[in-house]
Amino acid sequence: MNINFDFIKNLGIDSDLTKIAEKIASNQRIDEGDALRLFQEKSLGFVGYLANAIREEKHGDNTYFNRNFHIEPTNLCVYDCKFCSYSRLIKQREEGWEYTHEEMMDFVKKYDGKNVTEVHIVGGVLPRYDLPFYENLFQEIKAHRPELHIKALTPVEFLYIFKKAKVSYEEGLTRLAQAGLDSIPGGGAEIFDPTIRQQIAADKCDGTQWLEMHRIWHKMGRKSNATILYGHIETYEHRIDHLKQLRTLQDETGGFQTFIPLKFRNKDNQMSHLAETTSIEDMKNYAVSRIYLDNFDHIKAYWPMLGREMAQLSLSFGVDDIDGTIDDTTKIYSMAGSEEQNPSLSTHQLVDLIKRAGRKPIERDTLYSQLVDYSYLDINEPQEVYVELPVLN
Ligand code: V47
Ligand code: SF4
Repeated sequence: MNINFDFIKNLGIDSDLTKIAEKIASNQRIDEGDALRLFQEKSLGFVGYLANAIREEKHGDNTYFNRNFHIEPTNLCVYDCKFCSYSRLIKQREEGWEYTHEEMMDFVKKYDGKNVTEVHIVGGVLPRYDLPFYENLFQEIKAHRPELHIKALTPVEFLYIFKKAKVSYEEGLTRLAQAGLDSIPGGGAEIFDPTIRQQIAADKCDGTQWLEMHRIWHKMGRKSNATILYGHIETYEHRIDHLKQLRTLQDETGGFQTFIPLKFRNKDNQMSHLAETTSIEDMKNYAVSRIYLDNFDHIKAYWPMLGREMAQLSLSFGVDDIDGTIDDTTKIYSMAGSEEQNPSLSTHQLVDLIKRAGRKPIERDTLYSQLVDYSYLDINEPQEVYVELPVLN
């Protein structure tokens, strides 16, 4: 790893921080004590420098995005997560939606002829959306558009629908894979620590069940993502415990593709009294995640949640992926008070955003095959639609 120790010396940092930098320079893993020291460090520049060195070693300037759209079957939920604007208590005073199978297929068909590569399906949990419902939905999506990657559901839904169908985790996941489920998004992880989880998401799957579901999925040869919900009532120690459990599972299976830190947003939920984290804290959280999770290839900033400018900044703090050209079909973040009330960016706008941050825009598919390198395109020449370019490899 290319670390400039003269630069670090000039920052006037302590010897324990220099030791962490030495570990990184010699490709050694940092431990939980090191992660805590980095979280406590006031010099954002130092932590960011280390994270950026790792990001550039792994990916150079490459910054990945994909073309996807979201379907949120419902914004009603039997669970009562305190941070969620979908939870049943909040929804008693809100308009709810419950899409039918046909309505969801109409969403899919809306993208016929458009170059999207992924549909991301996740929302609230309700009895009508059970295992046969999702098997039928995935089968019909694949019958209509076989090449569209289905990234859907989380251990929260799995636990509920497998219990209802009286099937084991293995059987349920195998049935969904046979129906067309390609990969699992990172949601539902929140914070694994049982004490904190009990206070913010008491009644849904616990951390052990979340990890077990991903373990089984990985052992089936499949890929998934992981998230953390941070910036509420947890401490640095809880964040580090969460990262440790992910790093340990990743050592065992290698099935995680990307880690997505999700900043708690405080609008219209039962934790609205909590202040949100500062952008400094957000950047530090990306950086420490990048440094600690040495066995994760990618760190993603979810731009609809973070806002465009902060997503750009995160590219210098360890992030190499900014999700996709999402349509305005995701509501969970705008309802929770994210920067982006109507999160939608065209491919041109995403390329522009990445290039203006001095990085190289690469369109990928869900499994990170590189599809198109847009670095040569002139961002001062607006183009409505980008032509399809040859697949890189
Ligand atoms: O698990 C809910 C979070 C997650 C709030 O894998 C909130 O590519 C902040 O996991 N403030 C679901 N966060 C979304 C998710 C995701 C998103 C984008 C990409 C991928 C991927 C996965 O949303 C939930 C929860 O942690 N969430 N409410 C809130 N008020
Ligand atoms: Fe339901 Fe998920 Fe919201 Fe919890 S976070 S209330 S499980 S939609």
